[in-house]
Amino acid sequence: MPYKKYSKKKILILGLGLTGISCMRFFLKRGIIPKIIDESKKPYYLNKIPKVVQYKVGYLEKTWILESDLIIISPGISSFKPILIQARTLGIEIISDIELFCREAKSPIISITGTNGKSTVATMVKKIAKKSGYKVHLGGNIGFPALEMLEKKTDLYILELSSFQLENIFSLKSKIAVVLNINEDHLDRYPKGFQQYKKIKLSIYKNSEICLVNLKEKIFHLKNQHKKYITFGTKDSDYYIDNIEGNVFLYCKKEKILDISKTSLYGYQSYENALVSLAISDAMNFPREKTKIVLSSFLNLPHRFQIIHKRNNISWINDSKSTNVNSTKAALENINIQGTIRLLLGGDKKSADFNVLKNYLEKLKIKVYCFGKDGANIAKICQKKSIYVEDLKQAITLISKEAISGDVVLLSPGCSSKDQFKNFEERGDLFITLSKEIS
Ligand code: UMA
Ligand code: ADP
Repeated sequence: MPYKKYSKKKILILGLGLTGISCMRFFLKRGIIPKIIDESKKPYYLNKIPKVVQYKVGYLEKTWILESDLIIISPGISSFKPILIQARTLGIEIISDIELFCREAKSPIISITGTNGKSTVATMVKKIAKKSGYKVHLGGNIGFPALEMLEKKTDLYILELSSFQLENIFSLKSKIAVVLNINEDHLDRYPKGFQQYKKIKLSIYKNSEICLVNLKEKIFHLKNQHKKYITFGTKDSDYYIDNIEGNVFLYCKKEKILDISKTSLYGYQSYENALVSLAISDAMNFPREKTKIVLSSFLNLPHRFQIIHKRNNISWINDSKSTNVNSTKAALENINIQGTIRLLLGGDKKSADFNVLKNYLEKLKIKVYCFGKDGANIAKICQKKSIYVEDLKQAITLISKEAISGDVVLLSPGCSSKDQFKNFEERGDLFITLSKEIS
């Protein structure tokens, strides 16, 4: 029996990546046959489409779009394409895979967004929930499509949400929602700029039972008396970080909860992420002891400010997941050395303004190796200290001749990897391989 909710609708899936495939499976399992469009001539998962499903590749087929009742759009596709604006005007419903998920999910949802730290916080919370005895699943932007979680038995869902996904979510009702931080990113996708990106991020709080709010972001005008608010970030917040004579602690309401020196947490951004995870875990009533055990032994995820190795007194740090200026800033703020920072910066900057790094670079003892599509342009920001090279390999060859004892080599590119790599993992893996060869 076809699933009633969608059985009378003409359903179209846009994009045949991980999201598109999960949507196709969702409908087929419920006896509904969707159509699919992908703008690439040879999408990666083309061979996964069964014969019953019609598809068009290479362009957006106008007729299929305008005759459909419901469009599920993949996050990589802009919601602001003229044909999609036209479809919306005609009353055609356009939603994300996450919206489909929310309409079906029966267990509580913790939702996490922010410019940086989403995957780290989501993973920390998942580990704490597990340690506390919950069956928990994590999906969304982290690389595991949300719809695939519906197949699994669970007490709790954790959703990592990007702004692209949030653009088309309407019925999310989180138990707890958090915007970790908001800085410029993905401006190439937002015709109205940063304010539009910010508004989309903040939409995660709509219908959330508990809103976890970063007071540093000054977004409290959102306050709504029907909701419960928990705050973090500044000293006036419920949860904050303090440094007492060189020792860093996580606090909850003036009570010292975690002594960072007794943990494996590495980098200030990890302390911030641990703080948010603590706040979420308390709000979920996970036992404090379990939270502290997990946070104490948490190691940075691969490609997030990870020390790869140290040889000849030169440290190599892989922060390939840095895909915006703010994560590069966060990485630089962690490094306090006598030697020179050798920063690998570049890729596709997604229309970001790299001038915000100018002051930082001018103050530091640093040499910047700019590579990739926007490398030459980025090198102009602090010309005296920068050099343009074509790619990562050239950069590392040069660094192998220039780096001396006491230096740190940091890959924190601040850009998308898509101009030269499949993804940030491939970029980080190449950095690791080359750095080991050279050392
Ligand atoms: N495509 C078009 N037209 C376009 C753009 C893409 O037809 O204008 C097609 C491509 O040819 C491709 C398909 O769409 O075949 C890919 O769809 P997609 O880009 O939405 O990628 P998915 O494989 O579905 O992965 C998406 C997220 N990708 C993006 O948001 C770009 C993944 O996040 C996410 O893990 C996955 O869904 C599961 O939920 C990745 C990401 O880079 C990690 N996210 C951005 C970030 O973190 O900064 C937001
Ligand atoms: P996201 O899922 O939001 O991309 P990740 O946890 O994968 O976040 O980290 C992405 C990048 O941001 C890495 O370079 C990491 O070192 C940096 N980062 C992680 N947490 C924070 C934070 N709270 N503030 C600033 N940068 C962060």
